[in-house]
Amino acid sequence: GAHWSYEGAGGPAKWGDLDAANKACAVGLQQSPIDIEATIKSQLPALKLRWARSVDTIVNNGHTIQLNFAEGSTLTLGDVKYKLLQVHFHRPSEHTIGGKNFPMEAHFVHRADTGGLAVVGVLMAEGRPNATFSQIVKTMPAAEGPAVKADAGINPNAMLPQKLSYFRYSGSLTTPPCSEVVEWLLLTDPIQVASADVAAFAKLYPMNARPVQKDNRRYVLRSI
Ligand code: BO1
Ligand code: ZN
Repeated sequence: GAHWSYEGAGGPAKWGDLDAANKACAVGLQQSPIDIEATIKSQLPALKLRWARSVDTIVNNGHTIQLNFAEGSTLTLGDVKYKLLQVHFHRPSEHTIGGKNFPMEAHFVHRADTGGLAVVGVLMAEGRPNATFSQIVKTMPAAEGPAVKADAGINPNAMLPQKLSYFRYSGSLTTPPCSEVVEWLLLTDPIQVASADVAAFAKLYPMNARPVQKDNRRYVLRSI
């Protein structure tokens, strides 16, 4: 059978048929991404991010560029502690705000001991260069292949906006198997990256975003 992709025979409309394990992609009622429109202002816990100042490895996995973290980076949300596993990129953004997408979106994937995931999404707008993203683009493997040691200067903390306000909703992995195990924490403020860096990423991955999914009356909370 075809492998999953972003267009053609293995595209998003077919993901649910490609493998029995991907059922949720077709029939799930809490799928991601979604368009963020009406939100509910709520007293949400602060995002306590304790991330290392460097990453371990970088890989072009055929779907995106991904950076893997060594043990020790965490997110604490209320009384739940998650470990930071990896960050990767989508172009254009997967989440949309009022129907509009951003040039790119970064996903910082965390996992709790219970198996639940918390993904911190960072919207990326074109503007002033971001030194970390520039370094990633400069050193990313051009072809699909194994993970290699990442440049020591790649500091993930520098890919965060000043304010950690966020939208929160319950959703899924945005790629097969589309498992509905993700607490989505999408930062309200975008970061800026150089348009030349977006263009360099787009040479490898011009389009690797799943279309927005039905919200099926899910609530999106917005931190106060
Ligand atoms: S995303 O952030 O919704 N685009 C996303 C999509 C797929 C995964 C993670 C995040 N895949 C999962 C794998 C797990 C793995 C985990 C962390 O990524 O299904 O096996 O442990 O790398
Ligand atoms: Zn992602």
